[in-house]
Amino acid sequence: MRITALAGGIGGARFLRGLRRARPGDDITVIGNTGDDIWVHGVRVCPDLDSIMYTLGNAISVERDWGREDETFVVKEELAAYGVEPTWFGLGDRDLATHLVRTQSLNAGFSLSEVTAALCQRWQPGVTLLPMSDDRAETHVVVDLESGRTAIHFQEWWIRYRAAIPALGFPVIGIDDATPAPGVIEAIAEADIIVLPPSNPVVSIGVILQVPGIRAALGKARAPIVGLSPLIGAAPVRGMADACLRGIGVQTSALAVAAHYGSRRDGGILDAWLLADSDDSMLADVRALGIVCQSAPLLMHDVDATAAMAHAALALVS
Ligand code: FO1
Repeated sequence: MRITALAGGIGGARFLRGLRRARPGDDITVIGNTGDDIWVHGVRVCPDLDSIMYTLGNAISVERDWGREDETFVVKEELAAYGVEPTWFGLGDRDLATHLVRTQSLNAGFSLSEVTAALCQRWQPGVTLLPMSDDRAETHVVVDLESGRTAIHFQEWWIRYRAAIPALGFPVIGIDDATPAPGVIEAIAEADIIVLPPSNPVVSIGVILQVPGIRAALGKARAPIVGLSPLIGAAPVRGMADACLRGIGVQTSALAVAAHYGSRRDGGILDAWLLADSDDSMLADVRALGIVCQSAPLLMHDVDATAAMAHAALALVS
């Protein structure tokens, strides 16, 4: 079977580890979000691609869920000693090597796809990891600061402000001129099953869907599309999806996110939706949208639990 997943950072990466465990013989392609990407201290950082690569390569920091295990931050401290901004960005020493290799390769004219494939040679993630686009498209957040209304980079909103300032919008700068990376449309068109992991529906999956051509490809894909709710009850399992959903006027509930993605029948992208067993009061309402729906435990507390989630999701559309 060919499985294609659209994934963001932490939630997506964790789910993919379970999907890989659940379907070891299948060919899994991941379309990774690059809207989080940022130039910082002269290097190109791709947080979601790196979270997926490190998680599936067993190098992710278990404590932080981003960056490397056994990490140090000496370079970050030295940069701060020079008073160089941004001091809020957690640039790890081991992680810096990844960004240096990526930056050198990009400067040599290689595409982000080529660079990502080269980095994955070392980490052997067990999936094909494709950036959603090789073109620069960066998620920003419109906020009201003392200095007035402005758009700051998503990473600054997420890390420096902990998403605590109300988001008034998430413009993705450059997205209109971006094209899907090589292999992305094919991975959607040729998939036997398409999965939307419990990633952030606004700034992860929501950004991938804005790459011109991707949403249309999903709409006409022959494969069924199954999503997993990133929310349990009225709260995200992790991260700050609720702050993001508020920013686009979507309620923080598994039903609201399913409605936001929309059923394939109504021009949306979902055939099936897996929600948390504690939310099975929503089953009838999701089904009324024309979306097949079941509930299951959705806490990814270990790989076996995540593999069980993956099995439950795939069973909805097999
Ligand atoms: N998240 C934080 O909360 N604080 C950080 O300092 C931080 C640094 C960082 C560096 C590299 C990287 O790949 C990810 C990093 N993240 C950090 C996580 C990142 O901001 C988020 O995981 C994603 O962008 C949201 O999906």
